[in-house]
Amino acid sequence: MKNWNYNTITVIGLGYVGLPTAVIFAKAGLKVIGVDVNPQTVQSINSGRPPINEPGLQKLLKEALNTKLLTATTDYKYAIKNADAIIICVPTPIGENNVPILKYLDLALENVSQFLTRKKLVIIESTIPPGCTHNHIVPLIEQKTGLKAGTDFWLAYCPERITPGKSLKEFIENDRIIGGYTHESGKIAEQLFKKVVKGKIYVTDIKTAEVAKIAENTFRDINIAFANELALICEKIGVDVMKVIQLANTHPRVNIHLPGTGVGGPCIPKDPYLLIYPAEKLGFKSKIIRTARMINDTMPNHVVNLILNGLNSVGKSIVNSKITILGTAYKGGVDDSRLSPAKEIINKLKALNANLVVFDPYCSETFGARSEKSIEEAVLNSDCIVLVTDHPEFRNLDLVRLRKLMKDNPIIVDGRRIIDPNEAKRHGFQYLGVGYGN
Ligand code: SAJ
Repeated sequence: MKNWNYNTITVIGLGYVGLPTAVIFAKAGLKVIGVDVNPQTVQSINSGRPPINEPGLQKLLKEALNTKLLTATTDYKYAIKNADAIIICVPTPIGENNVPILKYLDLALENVSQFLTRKKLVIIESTIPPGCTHNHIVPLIEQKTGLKAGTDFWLAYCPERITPGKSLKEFIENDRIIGGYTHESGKIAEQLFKKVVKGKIYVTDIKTAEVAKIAENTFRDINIAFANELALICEKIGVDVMKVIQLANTHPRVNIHLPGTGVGGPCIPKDPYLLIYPAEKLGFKSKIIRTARMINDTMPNHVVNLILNGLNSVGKSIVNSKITILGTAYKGGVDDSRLSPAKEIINKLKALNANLVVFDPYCSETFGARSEKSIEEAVLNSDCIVLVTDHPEFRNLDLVRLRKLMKDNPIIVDGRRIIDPNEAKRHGFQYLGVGYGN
């Protein structure tokens, strides 16, 4: 097979996956045209201000702009006509009753098809349901262009495997799966990604790649659900789930994830539904995957119950108490609040007429609650601190100082199990935690 010569690649969708993709290929010396439908995003990127917070991203973006290897545009015609390869990284969320929403993907495909010509490589990096390439993407492109996938243009699925907060490092270092619509398509896509990926690249067929990607995230969701159910069992029988997990994971083939306040983010809560959707349309009924989603979705309510139990244990009522919520981001170290468990926790507490205040050093989202600029102001005269997000800053709170700021009989509800229970009790706190059976 000939060596495919890439000069210019176009990346469509400059968000949490697309922008790291664009700057990493620019760093490798390729000319990159970034396309986004949002003019503010384009303008911000061209001014060297990444619209997302990701360690190292601003530096790489500035380098790419200084070398003139990266430009952002809303002009699809320019972007597709000048590209040897096109990488689509648009969101694929789920909607009502967890049905996949492909409208952003369709918009990108329609725009690409308008200008696609022969001998280009089209790559989908967005997470898609099994069968989507054959049943949806290929018919759409072939119908609009008259071109034949795999013959007139190459088509591959290269799902991302990056976690926000470590996206740039992981994009380069992690192993990667590539699914080729044809064997040749897969090998050509492999040539492109070999320019930037140091990890091993596994080339397979596209349907296998579609399932493998969402199997990864669905596994994580089920594993987390097991950790959460194990936590509820430990609370009932008076054992600390964190000690159980730590010990169980010393087994060479056991890797139990961590319990928490629930599962948020743009991927893990929705990818399980992408996985089961096509099969359930054919009569299959998921058990473990749906049950795991249900377990994880009950955790925010469990945290609210822990808060009520804590207040009750010191004779306080929710309506006359100040509750400090630490963290609104969906996970530690990120400013992203998409599908964050904090939203349901805050809504439930607001419905109970609690006096709420939130503090999150990364994330500006407050879900309608009052916020404070510092943890001290957020904790002042508070009855109960709730650890909702496992930000690094919350792992070594100054409990002596916080105790002095709070009202008598202060409570800590540790939704992420990042505070030492004995340390908290030693400093005069009532300590409750997910999976902490005392
Ligand atoms: N969580 C737990 N317990 C755990 C691990 C996570 O409760 O042991 C919670 C987190 O707090 C969070 C949610 O689950 O609310 C998901 O967090 P995550 O770290 O498992 O995964 P994400 O959402 O960061 O997934 C990202 C996705 N990539 C992007 O958003 C660009 C996903 O497609 C990747 O596969 C995943 O990282 C990854 O780890 O590879």
